[in-house]
Amino acid sequence: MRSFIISSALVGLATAAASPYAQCGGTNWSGDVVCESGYTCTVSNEYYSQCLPGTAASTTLATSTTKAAPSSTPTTGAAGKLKWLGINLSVAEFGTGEYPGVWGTHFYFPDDSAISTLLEQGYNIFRVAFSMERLVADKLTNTVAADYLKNLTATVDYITDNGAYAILDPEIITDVEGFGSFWTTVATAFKSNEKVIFDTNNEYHDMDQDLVLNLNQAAIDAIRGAGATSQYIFAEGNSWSGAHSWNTTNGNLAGLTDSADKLIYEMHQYLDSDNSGTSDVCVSTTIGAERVSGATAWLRENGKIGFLGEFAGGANSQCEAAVTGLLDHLEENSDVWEGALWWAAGPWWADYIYSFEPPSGTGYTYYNTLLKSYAP
Ligand SMILES: *[C@@H]1O[C@H](CO)[C@@H](O)[C@H](O)[C@H]1NC(C)=O
Ligand SMILES: *[C@@H]1O[C@H](CO)[C@@H](O)[C@H](O)[C@H]1NC(C)=O
Ligand SMILES: *[C@@H]1O[C@H](CO)[C@@H](O)[C@H](O)[C@H]1NC(C)=O
Ligand SMILES: CC(=O)N[C@H]1CO[C@H](CO)[C@@H](O)[C@@H]1O
Repeated sequence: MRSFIISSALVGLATAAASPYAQCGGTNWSGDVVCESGYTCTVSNEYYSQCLPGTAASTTLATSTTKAAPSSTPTTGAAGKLKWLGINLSVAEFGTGEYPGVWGTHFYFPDDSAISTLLEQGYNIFRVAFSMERLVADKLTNTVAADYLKNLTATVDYITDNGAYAILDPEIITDVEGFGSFWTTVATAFKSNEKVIFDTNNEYHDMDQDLVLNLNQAAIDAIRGAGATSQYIFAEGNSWSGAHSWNTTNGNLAGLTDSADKLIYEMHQYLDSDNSGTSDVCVSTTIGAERVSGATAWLRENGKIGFLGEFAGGANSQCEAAVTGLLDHLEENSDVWEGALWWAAGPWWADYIYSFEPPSGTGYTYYNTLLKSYAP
């Protein structure tokens, strides 16, 4: 699929768009998959997609909604498009330490028009970081702060009303009982939106490994107990959920159980020397695939599904090759990897090395063409 997109781009960008009302997708379709401006490729059924008026990004989503995580254990890789490709949206959790903080000064919310641009590019999943200290002030067992929830819900609804998935991602929490209570509150607020995904906890680190297991299990049980049974749950691991160290750190998390059987393991991976995502220099052109290959094997051996919740690279050719290798690896192993999210977009990232905020973010201008070729 990717080579098709690249070769059609070489033939001539101007002609690579399907006409109004023409077919633009479906099983075995090998023609244009992008519609002329003003038209959106809309799925009618598995066999037929058509260019219909409008710019809503419903392009690729209809076939995604009903597919549950496979529970079988394939022994070899399966190549195919990822189910999800998208962007982290980060700004509602800004202003660490300023709680609740002032809207517009310490924190803000993702910009609908930027999300709209990203939807039009074909991205179908967004991770919306938020601050638990703002959602439930002072104590995890408190009720929700209505204003913050309202603004967060508006962002989530904007994403899901346009057919994409929204991942809710709080910052790190360590109290198992309070954590369950907190997730009961959040899941209750969003349980009727099946395109919301609950990401239990951003980047556990330096914690007891049993505590990481217990926190994740408490979150899963609380979410299902609140009646949110149709949604996916993403569980992260210790050591900043790093894919490169998952096989030596997070083995016990294979023991997590989910009554709804919609649990996905979320890992993060950067390509700089210390895996931190703080440099625009990538270690080599092949580091992307190398750093996640152990995690791929772990997922397959354990019959689990993975999702790369954060990745990025600098705007240079070495990183571009490494990012390409990473995404190719995920597609080659799409039986165990269901998607990936670039880190990060948001209106306050300014000239940040990885900023995916359209129209001028460094990452967006350098990587959008490459990244969207991996969108479903
Ligand atoms: C798609 O192509 C495969 C392989 O040629 C074929 O077996 C299958 O029937 C085709 N499906 C449709 C819906 O045309
Ligand atoms: C929510 O957003 C509105 C603007 O739409 C803003 O005035 C208000 O301060 C925000 N409140 C919080 C808690 O985010
Ligand atoms: C663990 O994963 C890393 C990174 O992908 C890999 O280099 C290493 O060989 C793996 N180790 C084992 C024991 O599988
Ligand atoms: C590289 C990077 O910026 N990682 C960030 C990932 O997400 C959380 C916020 O949700 C930050 O704390 C990390 O620094």
